[in-house]
Formats: sequence, C-alpha cells, structure tokens
Amino acid sequence: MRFLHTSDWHLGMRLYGMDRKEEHSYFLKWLLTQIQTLNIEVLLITGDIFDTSNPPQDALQMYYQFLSEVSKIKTCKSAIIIGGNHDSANVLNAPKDLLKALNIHVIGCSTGNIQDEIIFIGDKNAPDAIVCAVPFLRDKDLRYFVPGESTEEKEQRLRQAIASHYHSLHEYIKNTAQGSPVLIATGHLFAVGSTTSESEKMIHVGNLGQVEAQHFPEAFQYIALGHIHRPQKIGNKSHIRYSGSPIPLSFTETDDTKQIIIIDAEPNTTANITFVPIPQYRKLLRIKGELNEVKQTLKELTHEKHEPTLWAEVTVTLSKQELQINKELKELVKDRNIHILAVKAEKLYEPQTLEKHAEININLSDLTFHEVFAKKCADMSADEQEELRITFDEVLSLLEEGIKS
Ligand SMILES: [Mn+2]
Repeated sequence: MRFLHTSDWHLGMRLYGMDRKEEHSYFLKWLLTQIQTLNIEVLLITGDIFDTSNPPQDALQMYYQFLSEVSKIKTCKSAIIIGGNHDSANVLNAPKDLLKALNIHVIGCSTGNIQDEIIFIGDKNAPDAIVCAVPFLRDKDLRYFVPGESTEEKEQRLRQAIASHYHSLHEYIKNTAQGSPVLIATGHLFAVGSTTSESEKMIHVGNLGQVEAQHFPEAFQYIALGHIHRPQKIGNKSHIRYSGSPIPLSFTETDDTKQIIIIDAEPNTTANITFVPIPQYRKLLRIKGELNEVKQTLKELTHEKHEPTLWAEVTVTLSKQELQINKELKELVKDRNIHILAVKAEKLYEPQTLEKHAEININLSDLTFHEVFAKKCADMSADEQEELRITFDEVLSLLEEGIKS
C-alpha cells in the first residue's frame, strides 16, 4: 500500500507581509499530479494546514478546492488530515462529517477517546491498513497543572503522557484489529534533536515534551510527523520522519530541498521510503556581507523577467554608521524583477546616542513575543531571566490553547 506524507503547508502565511498564495497554489497543483501519477492510495497531511487559527478566505478556498480534486482521483482511497499547533481544531473539524463522505478524515484535536484517532483503510473488519491519526496534543489533552512541579518533572510528565498516548493506541489495535494490517501513525510534535528553522513557533511549555524515537511503539511501520519545517528523520530511525514544509517559510529555509515522502508498506515488513523533491515556484535568496560585498552581489544578480519575482533578504555587517542603506540597496535592483523584502543590519561598532535612539523604532511586527519579552528583561540577572522566560512560555502556551480551542 502506497502512502504520501506532507505537512506544514501554512496556507495563508505571509513573509514580511508578502502573500504566498501563488507558491501554495503552484505546490498544490503539483501535488495533485503526484498523487495521480504515483498512484497514491492514502494521503497523510500532518498538521499546520493553515498558518493561523483564523485563516483568510482564499486560503480556505484553496484547501477545499484541493480536497475536492483529491476526492476525484480514483486510486486515492483516503486522505487523513490532523490538526497542528497553528490550526484551529474548530476550523478543521467544522466540515468533518461532510468530508467523511468523500473519504477525507479530519482529526482536528484529541477528543479524549482514542478510538476517534483510529482510521481503517479498506474493510473495517479486515482492514488493509490502520492509521493512528494523532493530532497535535495540547497541554490540556495530556496533563493537569500540578502546583509546585519543577521544570524537569513537568518535562518528564509531558513526555510520558505523549508516549503513553501512542502506546494506548497500539494496545487498542493489538486487541481489536482483525488480520494483519499495515500500521501507520501520525503526530505533530517536537522531537529531540530535530533541526529547527526560524519559522516554527514553540510548542508546549518552552521546549518541554521533547519526544524521542524510543517513545513510539515499534509496531508502527511509519510515523508521519509535522511541526518541524526541515525534512528529517528522528534519531537513527528512518521510518520516523518530518516531511517538512512544502515551501520555505522563512529565509533560513531557502537552502533546504523541500520534499514529499512516499511510503510503500506491506504488513509486518520494513516500509520502503522514497522522497520526491518539490519544485519551487519562486526563488528566495539570502545575501549577507559587508556593504560593498552586498552591493556588488546585488549589481551582478540576474533574474529573468518572465520568472516570478525573486525575493531577497539582505543582511549587512556595518563597521560604521551608514544612513539610508535600505533605500540605496533597493534602488540597485529597481526594475530587475528582484524585490528586497528586508534589510537587516549587524552593527560591529558601538552606536552613537542619536542612532541608539533611532533603534527604538524597530518594527514590532519584526519581533517575536520572546524577543520583546527578552528586551524587557535585559537588565535582570541570567537566573532571573531564565525563570521569567519559563513562566512567560507557560503563559503564552495557555493563551494559545485558549485561542485555538
Ligand atoms: Mn508548522
């Protein structure tokens, strides 16, 4: 049986305010062709379908158009969609019953009943495959707040709760499933040792709840993960994988090869895993150097007129104060189908009073919550900062749960 694993689409996402609609729609069209030509039988989408809990209309339209096209592909028996930390469980679950009629299964959030996460492919009494479609498990799905608990105790408790969730599912299948189906699981979580990029937001409290490969039951032939945007396997287990996002969600991902994963699995054997690189609609470029180097690179940069506009992020290291580099650099690429989305300055000198003052005008939207909070705590001792950061993470996580549930 052939599965396709993709994740972290983040439909509706903007990069420095720029719309990613064209890139997403290019990817989805390409994906439909892959599902068709590769004879995919089950499609797995492992969370963060949308970038925000309240996705824009055109992102929703793109999603439904895609699902309607998938349902027309005869060889594709099922699509399974789980909620990620960015998704609103309510938004995903709203059309759940309607989509079920098209063999599209949506698990927006954990309901407390593990049977809701078990999806049978084929005849329920003798299934060809069983997918344990575990969505992003929120703190409240896993544990209650225990007063006086230390950070390590919390971490341990959360990790155990995630592991036992997977073990309960496996136990249930072992005791009830007929025949010998292919066993697959999904997840949207942070695994130990994964290489992150700038675009993932922290999940759980701080970095708590990091799961290791050994926490998953061995019986699963493939575990399709979401949340981390760089494609990678977990530990040395080649069957536990993040597919990564289909388009670079930050400039730190521009050198990654984006991919989808094809899994060929038969009962009781090791699954065969292959990767298909995703062609990118738009070229994203990161340029870094001293002012003269950056200027030279920009002057020599060529980009075809008929191609989608190239987007660049420029970081300039400055050894003395330079005024208006932003305007100057943008002027250099004028009328060349190149757009500089952001100019960042790394100052190697001590800014003068007036310039220090100007720095206060940093655009708030360029900063993360953590950066703002860190600035606020800058004068405190390292210990105080760390303690406050943990509390701040906890508040943020509770707030996010409140918004998304
Ligand atoms: Mn994500």
